[in-house]
Amino acid sequence: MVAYEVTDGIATIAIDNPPVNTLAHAVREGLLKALDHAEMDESVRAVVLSCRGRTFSAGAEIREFGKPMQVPGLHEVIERFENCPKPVVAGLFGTTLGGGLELALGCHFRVATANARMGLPEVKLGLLPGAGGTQRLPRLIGPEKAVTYIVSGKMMGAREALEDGLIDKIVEDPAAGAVAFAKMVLAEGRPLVMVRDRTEKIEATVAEPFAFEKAAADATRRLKGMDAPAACVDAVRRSFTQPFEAGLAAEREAFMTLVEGEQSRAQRHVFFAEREAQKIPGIPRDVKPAKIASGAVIGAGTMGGGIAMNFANAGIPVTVLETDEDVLARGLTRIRNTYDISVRRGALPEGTTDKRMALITGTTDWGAIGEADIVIEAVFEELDLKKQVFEKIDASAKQGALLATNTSTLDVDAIAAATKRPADVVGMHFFSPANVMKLLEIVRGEKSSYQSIATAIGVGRAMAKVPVVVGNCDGFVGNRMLARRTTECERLLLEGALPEQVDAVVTKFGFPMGPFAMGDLAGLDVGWRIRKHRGVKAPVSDQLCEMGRFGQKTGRGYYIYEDGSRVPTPDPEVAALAEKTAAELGITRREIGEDEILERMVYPMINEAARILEEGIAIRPSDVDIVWVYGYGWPVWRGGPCFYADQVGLDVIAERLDHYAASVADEKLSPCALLRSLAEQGKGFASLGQKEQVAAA
Ligand code: 3H9
Repeated sequence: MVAYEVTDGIATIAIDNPPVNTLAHAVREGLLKALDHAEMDESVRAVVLSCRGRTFSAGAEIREFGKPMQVPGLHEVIERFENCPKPVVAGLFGTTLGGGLELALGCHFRVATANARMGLPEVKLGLLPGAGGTQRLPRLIGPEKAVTYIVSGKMMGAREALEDGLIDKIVEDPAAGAVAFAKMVLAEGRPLVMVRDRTEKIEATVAEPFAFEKAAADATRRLKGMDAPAACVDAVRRSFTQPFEAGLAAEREAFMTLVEGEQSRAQRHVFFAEREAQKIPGIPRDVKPAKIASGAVIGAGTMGGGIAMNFANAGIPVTVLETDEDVLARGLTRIRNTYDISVRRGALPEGTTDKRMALITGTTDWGAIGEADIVIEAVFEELDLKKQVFEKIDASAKQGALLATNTSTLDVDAIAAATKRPADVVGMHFFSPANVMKLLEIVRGEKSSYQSIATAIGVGRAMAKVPVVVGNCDGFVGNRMLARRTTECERLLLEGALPEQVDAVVTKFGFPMGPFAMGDLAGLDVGWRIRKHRGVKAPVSDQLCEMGRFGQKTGRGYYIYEDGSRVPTPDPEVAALAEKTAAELGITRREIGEDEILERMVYPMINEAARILEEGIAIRPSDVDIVWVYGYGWPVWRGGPCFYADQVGLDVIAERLDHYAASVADEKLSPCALLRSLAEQGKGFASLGQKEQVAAA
């Protein structure tokens, strides 16, 4: 896994561990062996560290975490490179991440290609950099910048890295560039630079620590509930308050604590689950995503506009079709305004709006979508309308184009049947706001071809979404589970809990918003309309809607929003309405404790997840986790509903569900057959294999 060769007095040590050159045990051994050779061979005057394949090392081998550490550890390897008496130059390219960057920081010099990116993303795995990154990076780029990068896990581009002193030079070819740099170092007799000895940026922070504390506070502000960000800050602070060795020891200890903790286990689960979700059992190897040179979106509403932005953000030209010129113009203006706001906030560089808008063309002419490789329908959520639209798409789109509906609840097969090419039709359920939310449910219809599924995944990835393939059923995976929670919300209101109590429990669990505040944000009329259509009642919520209380947009919903404020204020009128309605229905209200609220918010959803798995609507439990983490704000450090359920124990959950099914007399709350059988066997969701998906339940 490590190649070694000497040319012209320069030893090149190249890691060769595809696909991303992780620093697995065998690699660490190989690196030390190669370095031994380089040090002992008198003809070798300098060493170059490089990688083969598509990228410099992406860091530690995550699969080794949670297992006994095999020596040599990465620390030891880095220390040996740092103490090598001959100059060591690292040649970076692709994405140099985590332990990979820490290894490079142990070298005396670093060169990188212009499009190389580097970062310490350990925080995203619930960790902190554990091989010296929290001590060496601040010494090069300053503690303020280092804390921002380490807490966010974001990558830095080569140009910024050069300006900040993280790298020494930008080169064309990483290995050849590093060799040339090594020769230059030898020719000039440059002294070897040990990053650990660099002091100038540390001293500046010691003199003026305020900027560091501000950067740390800014970086951690929105990360409540997670242990890793605070540990990152604490470790980086030690870089300028303690000697190098003490900082290193503290970092190591913090890493060991986090890596064994529940949060990091959950986040590692999510890392692999996200990648697993892209693998569809049964898909023939030769089926590859079709190339998408241009797209079309039908409908310029909020959803259609967001989807069009996804195309433009991915650099794919897109045509947006509306039947009415005015609606089209309004839609395009909304897109432009959204870009402008991002530019004003500094989230996008100046000039982005015009560049992205140049990729978006509005039209009212169906003929204009004839060349698109993919057409995504995003019209009003009504089956007959969608069927009519698909007849038109069928008549206008070229043969071979992927045809997708953005429905969130409707039957994809019924929509596909409106065309003469149902194999080319899939659901692509984007989440609102479509240009922001990462989840993309790809709904597989009964007749959807493997090619259509593969292309839909490919488009989703190009848009930087996290695609999850799901079966066709009412609500698919996410909304179907959500419906269970919504039912409990209404019940809790009647039984004695108030919106603010329920929301407090749910946000304490780690969701960014509680269900009632969420409902107010989305608009209560949406659910009301669906309930009326289906003949379902929610006594309190229905009355609120009858009073015109649709949530934030009307200033009142489950809460009050004074003067256009977005902050929910509890409303005694809602409490009174719940009491009155409960009395009319003969429900005795009582104090409901936090534990019960949490169980009733989460366990019925877990039960629904089990049904979804039973029916083959989701391929595997971890896909359900990804849907909830990326689509509904499930806290990533709790790993998703199925991962969480396994931590609690399915036997415990089944017992509580039996209890609630009896107490509210709702059979639907009883554990489904799969959940009960796993619980009886003392097993968890993790014991389930993946399923060939059953397209229609
Ligand atoms: C660390 O370094 C700790 C140290 O501070 C201290 C140690 C003491 N390990 O994402 P892709 C797999 S923590 C194991 O599809 P891309 C991945 O599962 C680490 N496996 O490709 C997938 O496998 P499969 C800090 C890894 O081009 C395959 O490689 N580093 C690892 O879209 C391809 O991955 C990170 O957190 C790994 N480290 O993106 C970096 N990395 O084909 C995490 C990847 O079987 N990695 N795999 O599904 C990434 O962010 C992306 O993978 C990367 C490539 C940007 C590198």
